[in-house]
Amino acid sequence: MNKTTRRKFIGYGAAALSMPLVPSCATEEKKEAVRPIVVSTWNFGVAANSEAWKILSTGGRALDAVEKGVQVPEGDPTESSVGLGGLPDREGRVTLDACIMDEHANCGAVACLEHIVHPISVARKVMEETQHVMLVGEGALQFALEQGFEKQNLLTPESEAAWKEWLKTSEYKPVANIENHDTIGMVAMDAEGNLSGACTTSGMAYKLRGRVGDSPIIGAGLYVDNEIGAATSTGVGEEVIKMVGSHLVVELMRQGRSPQQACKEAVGRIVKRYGEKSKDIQVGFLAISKQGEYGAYALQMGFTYAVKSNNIDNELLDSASHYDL
Ligand code: SD4
Repeated sequence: MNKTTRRKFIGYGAAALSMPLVPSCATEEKKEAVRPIVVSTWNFGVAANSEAWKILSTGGRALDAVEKGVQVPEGDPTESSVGLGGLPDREGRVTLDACIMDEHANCGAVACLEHIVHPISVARKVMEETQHVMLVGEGALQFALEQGFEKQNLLTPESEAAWKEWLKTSEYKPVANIENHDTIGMVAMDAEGNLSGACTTSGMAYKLRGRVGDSPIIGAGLYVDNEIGAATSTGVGEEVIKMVGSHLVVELMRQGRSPQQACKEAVGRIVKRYGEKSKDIQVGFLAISKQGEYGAYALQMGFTYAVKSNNIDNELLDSASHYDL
């Protein structure tokens, strides 16, 4: 697919989501923003960007903006792919993955964390309060509780009902964009020109107990290099881990690619590896450069991302994609 479409939002409610698409210019148009800028994955990126913008527009730090931004879908029980209300693993447990990275390459992550609504904030505590990068499972929960986070049940009646329905067939077969299982990845540049990113998810629905995807893995689900740019990913995490996807996107930008070219080239590696079989996989990348350019690319169509900057209203864009069906 070589068409990029643009959805412009005045408000961010359900009505806005049903607004007609406004076709934009050519695919490879230069997408440049005046900083500060924040971009994030999927439709819920619009509300997340709004929250991040409160910090960015008042001179705040990109790190604070991305943490607060991604907390929006984390805390929303109606989002079944992030935080509270996330679809569980096949044993009915909601297990969360998240990571955060700042302009100094400081980073923190949690994986397979249960019972905590805001794993991104636990990841930040790992970054700031420990000498480690990643805590997992019981250890991550223990750390979170010691840090004052509250334990709560994350399995909503809706997600429990969906899981019980799934148990009838117990078939693990994620369908691109239809499994309703999307991660929020957010990368931002603040008024000072510093970059940060955050990525948080409940992972693939009905995964094996203990499965961890790309989202909490620095270099896979998220990467920030304050000299070059920042990238994040969504989709089938196993494929992103195999290519260290977000790091690859940043390194391609270092070699001179625009954010969209870099994302496209990373997606191209999956196509090269799997050929026709890549039709069954969804992976999307989203990136910004130090110059304020932004761009995305996905294997399948249907990947959306939101952009807000000093010169761009909060917009939801359809990513360009390799396949157009
Ligand atoms: C994972 N990348 O756990 C996440 C899931 C996701 O769209 O982003 N789905 O593999």
